[in-house]
Amino acid sequence: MDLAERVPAGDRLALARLLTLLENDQTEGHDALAALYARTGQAQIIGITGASGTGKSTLVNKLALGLRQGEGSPTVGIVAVDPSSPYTGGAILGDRIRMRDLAGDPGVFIRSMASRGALGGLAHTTFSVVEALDAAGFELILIETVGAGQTEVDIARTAHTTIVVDAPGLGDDVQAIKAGILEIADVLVVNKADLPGADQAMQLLRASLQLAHPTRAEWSHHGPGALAPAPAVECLWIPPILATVATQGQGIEALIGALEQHRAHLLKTGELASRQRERVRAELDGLLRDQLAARWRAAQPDGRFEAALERVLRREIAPRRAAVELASPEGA
Ligand SMILES: Nc1nc2c(ncn2[C@@H]2O[C@H](COP(=O)(O)OP(=O)(O)O)[C@@H](O)[C@H]2O)c(=O)[nH]1
Ligand SMILES: [Mg+2]
Repeated sequence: MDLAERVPAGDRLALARLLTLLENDQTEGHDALAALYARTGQAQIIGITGASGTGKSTLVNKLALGLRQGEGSPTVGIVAVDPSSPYTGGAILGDRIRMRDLAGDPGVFIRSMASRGALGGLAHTTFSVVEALDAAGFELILIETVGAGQTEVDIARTAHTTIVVDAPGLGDDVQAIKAGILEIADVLVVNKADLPGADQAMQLLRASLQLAHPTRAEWSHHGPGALAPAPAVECLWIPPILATVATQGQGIEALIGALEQHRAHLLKTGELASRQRERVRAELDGLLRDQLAARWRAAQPDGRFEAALERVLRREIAPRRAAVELASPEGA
């Protein structure tokens, strides 16, 4: 039996093998995923991002444990992406704790990804890994990324719901990073609420949120019935700010509640479909670009690109014009 049959049948070894093939950008993996593609699109995808050390791994672990409790609980796939330090400090510690708590639950599958393995580009490889887990039947997929760069923001953007995690006691440099990722937050969490400074962190987030979403903040403030013609208030989502102590499992139930509410909001407003559409559009667009570039490169006579490069370096031609010339058929 091949991978495309074994993976949906619940064969975990086959799934692990498929993920490795995808991480290594192997044709066999892409072929298997292509055969499985019709099975995807079922999972609820949740991104968890934030600075290193805020407690994301611990939170994801507790979230998975919480989600797995009770009747009819969803199966959970976890993808941990930590390009900065896959083998050091918090990442590996968090992963170890996770392994211990969740080990033995057949309804949970954990995959840690190292960026060095992601030959096809980290964001793209992560999409593929998530699609494979989706095809394997995991109903809820948690993606942990370190919110440090564009790649992580791109990954978070593909989730249906994005949780941005903050914690007290982080430096000013971290503060600057946060401004960018605040815009993608559907749910904000101040973890380590047991530490001093948690209240200030909550206040700071509330203030930043007001800057990032003036309209939303305004509405949360004045509510419906204000002077301006009311936008459909039920269509607005105001990211809640929740406090958690992940190490003790505090605030996890409220977080799960917020995720359910956001899910309901996405369904009600049709935003779920539009987010999915945007995700597929971005994926298709990126793949098309790769295909066209590869085809173009294969069709070039040796040295054409280098010759153009030399001319640009000699200032004989501007880069944009050189690119236009290179993209047009030779001699045109
Ligand atoms: N005091 C406190 N420590 C926490 C909490 N959550 C996580 N930690 C600790 O913070 C460190 C980093 O956690 P980790 O989950 O690896 O963070 P990540 O880098 O964001 O994934 C670990 O030592 C955790 O035990 C919390 O709620 N309170
Ligand atoms: Mg981590």
